Amino acid sequence: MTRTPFLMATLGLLLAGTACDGDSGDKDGTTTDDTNTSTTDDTSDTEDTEPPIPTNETDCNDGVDEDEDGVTDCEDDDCAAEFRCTWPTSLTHRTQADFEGSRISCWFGGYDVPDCQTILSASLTEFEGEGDCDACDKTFSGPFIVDRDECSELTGSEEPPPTTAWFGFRFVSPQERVLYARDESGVWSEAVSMSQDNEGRWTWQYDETLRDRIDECSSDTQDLGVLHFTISFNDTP
Ligand SMILES: [Ca+2]
Ligand SMILES: [Ca+2]
Repeated sequence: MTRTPFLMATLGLLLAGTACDGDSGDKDGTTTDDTNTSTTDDTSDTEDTEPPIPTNETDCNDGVDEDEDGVTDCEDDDCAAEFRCTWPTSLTHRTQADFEGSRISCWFGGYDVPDCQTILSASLTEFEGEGDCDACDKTFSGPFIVDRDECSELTGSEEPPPTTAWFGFRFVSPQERVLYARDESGVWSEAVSMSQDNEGRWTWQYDETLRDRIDECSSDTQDLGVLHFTISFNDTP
């Protein structure tokens, strides 16, 4: 009869490198012969001196530990203010569908379509590899957990709820993320722009009116009711 659409989405990773800027020192061979001021060691012949080691991470997206403090890029506290370093590495997700049934009119009178609720949740971790979202900064996936599924029973849907959640995000700014959805055949599309609510959740809501033909009532399709979807994400600390 009717189908309960479930958004499947992901997140990939690819924002172009936003580098902390830094000067990496210059190497110049000087002709002056003067003292070696190194306090740590003294080498015998250092005509070509190595550039000095920077005092902090100078590029937060190059896989190099510039300041050699043992932590690289976003792992280094020097990069804490870098936008890309605030992107989550894992998320929790919840899809809630609240169906409000309508009154169906039939030749014999009519009846109320019952309300129902379906809730899916998922713990999502970052995914990189075949099938991730090319247009996204990050792709996330994880198994869907069906917390409640009244609606597929009500609607007689022959489609089981999806077993794997896929979501993609493009991180536009600290205040905006674009959600990408993946369909059953693995094709990604931009879904919606999300913003954060007062509780820190990234949320998107939309309504969808379900229509179908009730054989015993009429040959025309009828309004069965409205599905209110709430799709939300929380960054995992
Ligand atoms: Ca680096
Ligand atoms: Ca470092």
